[in-house]
Amino acid sequence: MDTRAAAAAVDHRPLSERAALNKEALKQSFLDNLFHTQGKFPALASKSDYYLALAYAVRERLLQRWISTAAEYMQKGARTVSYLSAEFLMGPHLGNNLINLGIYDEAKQAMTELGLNFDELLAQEEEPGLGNGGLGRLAACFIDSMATLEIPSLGYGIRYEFGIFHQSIVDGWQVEKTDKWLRYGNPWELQRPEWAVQVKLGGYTEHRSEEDGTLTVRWIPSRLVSGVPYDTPILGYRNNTANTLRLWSAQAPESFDFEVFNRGDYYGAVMQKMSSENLSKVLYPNDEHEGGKELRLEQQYFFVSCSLQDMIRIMQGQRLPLEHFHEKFAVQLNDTHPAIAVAELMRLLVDEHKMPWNRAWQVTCKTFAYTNHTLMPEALERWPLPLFKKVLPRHLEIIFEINARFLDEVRRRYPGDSARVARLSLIDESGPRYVRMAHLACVGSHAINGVAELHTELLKSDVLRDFYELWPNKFSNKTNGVTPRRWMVLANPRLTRLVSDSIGEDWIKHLDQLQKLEPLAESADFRSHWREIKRANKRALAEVIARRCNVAVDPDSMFDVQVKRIHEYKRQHLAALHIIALYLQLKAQPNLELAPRTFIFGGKAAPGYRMAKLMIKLITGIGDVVNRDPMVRDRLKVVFLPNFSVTNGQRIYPAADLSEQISTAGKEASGTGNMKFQMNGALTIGTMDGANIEIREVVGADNFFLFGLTTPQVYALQAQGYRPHDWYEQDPQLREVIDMIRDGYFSRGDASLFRPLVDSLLWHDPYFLFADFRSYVECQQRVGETWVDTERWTRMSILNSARSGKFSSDRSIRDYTKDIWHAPSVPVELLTEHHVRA
Ligand code: NBX
Repeated sequence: MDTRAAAAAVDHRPLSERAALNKEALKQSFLDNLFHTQGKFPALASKSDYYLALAYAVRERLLQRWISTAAEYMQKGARTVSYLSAEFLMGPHLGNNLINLGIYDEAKQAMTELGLNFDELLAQEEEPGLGNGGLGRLAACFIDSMATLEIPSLGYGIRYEFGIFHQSIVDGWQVEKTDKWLRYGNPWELQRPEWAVQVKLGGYTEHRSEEDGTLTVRWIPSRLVSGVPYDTPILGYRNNTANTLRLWSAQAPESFDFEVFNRGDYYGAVMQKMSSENLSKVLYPNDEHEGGKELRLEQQYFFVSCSLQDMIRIMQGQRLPLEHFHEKFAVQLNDTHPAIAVAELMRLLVDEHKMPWNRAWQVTCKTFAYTNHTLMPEALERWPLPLFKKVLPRHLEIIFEINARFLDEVRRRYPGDSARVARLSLIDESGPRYVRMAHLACVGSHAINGVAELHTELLKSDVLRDFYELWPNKFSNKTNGVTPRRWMVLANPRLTRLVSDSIGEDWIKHLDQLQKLEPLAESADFRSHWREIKRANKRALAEVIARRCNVAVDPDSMFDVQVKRIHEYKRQHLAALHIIALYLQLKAQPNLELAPRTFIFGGKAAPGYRMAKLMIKLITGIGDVVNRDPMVRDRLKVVFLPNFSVTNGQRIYPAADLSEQISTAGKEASGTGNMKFQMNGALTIGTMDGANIEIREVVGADNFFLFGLTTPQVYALQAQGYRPHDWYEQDPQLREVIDMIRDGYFSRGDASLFRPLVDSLLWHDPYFLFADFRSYVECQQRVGETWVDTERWTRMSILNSARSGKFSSDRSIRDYTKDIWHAPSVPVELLTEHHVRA
């Protein structure tokens, strides 16, 4: 680009004119921002400068919508959904915002005409990886759908300075690096220091009887932290709505009179201030439980307290009395991470705003609803009582009070049933005492939901059975969904074009419309287009694999993909056993007819989860052997694609032929990757677990590869005494596979490396791999036979996509709105700058 020409083009019209949604206006603001925001000219500008200039150009267009939305909500006094989540796994914003504004193609054209590579520019954005996996990504899909459905909403969470670690693979092992996502600045957020709030921590309480006979409690904290909100606009799809994601950052409080707390110890006081900023420093990388980490509890309380104080500020700004809190806000708890909100709202209402306990309790219960995301008993959050008391002394008293009143009710309902009282208590007293966060969430919420039909049934019959017996009407199912805007329109532009050319564009907002594709599955011409698109997506992924893994994979081979967090219950090692079985078959019969397959794995292991890290090493070890073996003649390839993320997911889902959803039945709450694969035309091989069951229900049994034990069968096998070693002895193929791992075939002769994994399987196998092995291998055989019938496979692929309408997060959000939130849509009228100033 020529600097002089660019400089001459700077424009001085008001923002409202400059923010028009067309190519020329976009070019103009891009150049303005390159000069005036980045302070660069083309000869000096880096790719990052160009990315930021475009991001700011887009932001100008967002702000107009954002202001209009805020004005509309304020004027209407709209009921608002507050989605409280410790994680929001947003993925890159630029492409998504362009899609939602409806100017993706215009932006691409504008950049191209300026001589820039648009895709390279998009790739500059460091994604905000503020989540571990499904739970955090669900929160991101949900706020997208709420904006698209024009539901007033606020996402509340933590602005972690370091998100989920960056994973690389070194010598086959996972290596973690910190994720410095804010390094080059974040153009999508606005700091709002004027709305900062103070959060207390630690210390003790004082109880006083006032002269008028009332009892007041004062909490004297040992520390204060200031919470500063950073707001990111969340656009709806081609409407005028821009809702807000408000993430809290911890800062040392300016006004903290530390003299009182640290007499004369200036250095100590400053150190304490600095340490308070640690609160929002880093996301805990564990996607199951985080055993008793004080800082984790502090993080949870920090963002919850900030968010509730913020809601109270909003109410006061609109002169609404706090008795109406539950009418203004519907607060959804994304798992138990924000469950302390129940006690915190009570504290704010009773201690700080002098509301009588009973009134406050009614308001609290009508405010909250709780979503559970796990069936793993060890993943249910509980905090050791001494630690809880140290961090939140006042909240412990409040929880005791809630518990006393609750257990009175239980005793009245079930006289003499002390075992039930102990099971329901908010305090686990079976050994060392713990606060049970799921119990707090259940007691303090008017609605409790699971995230897939099976999951909700298992909550009712098992995990939360006593609560279900007490309050059956609180329970309902809300099957998860994913946003088609990111996971189809943005991630799969080729498919989007074909679909829109065939059935129009309505499907993007009404995913059920994909049904209209069904008859096209019978058109040979359409099927051929469908295959070309998959083929192009696979070629693009093959290039990424070549670059990142240094392995050449054939885009005409079947792409068999398992991407998700690495976990024993998700059973990536079951897939590994199958690959070894295939490999052995090829070695035994070198001329075997076997359709070429590329096995693609991706996912992060919690840094402290040794078995999960060993599973990665096993997969990479198998790749090292198989990919190099000339006897395999390229019929099998195994790759582990490092650093699975939203960005990488966008390249992977559209390129998959087969989606691996192979968790032990009864363990995966829902899964959401399964839905992204289905939408993009992959067929599923899966167990009767989580949302797999509902996917199979909509696509039909003929279009789904089912294998494995059902949940009742797993329970029965467990009860009768499961002996995996017997299964090993009775299946020669399984024996051969396991022996090979044990003897060091995939660890360069080191027979000790995989010992912990092999022994765990042989003697415990808590996730029933051996019991499901035969069924899985036979099912994979059927997959292989189906694959070679190309036309049949394509038909099945089209039908999978055509029947994925149920799994739009728009449907999930409609369900929540109808049954739980009761928050009507509020369409937004766009204000011009002139209106805003007036
Ligand atoms: O939530 C996941 C479930 O495993 C999936 O089955 C489900 O589809 C998804 C959305 O409902 N759970 C999950 O991702 N959990 C976490 O990431 C997690 C993070 C931190 C933590 C506990 C769990 N302390």
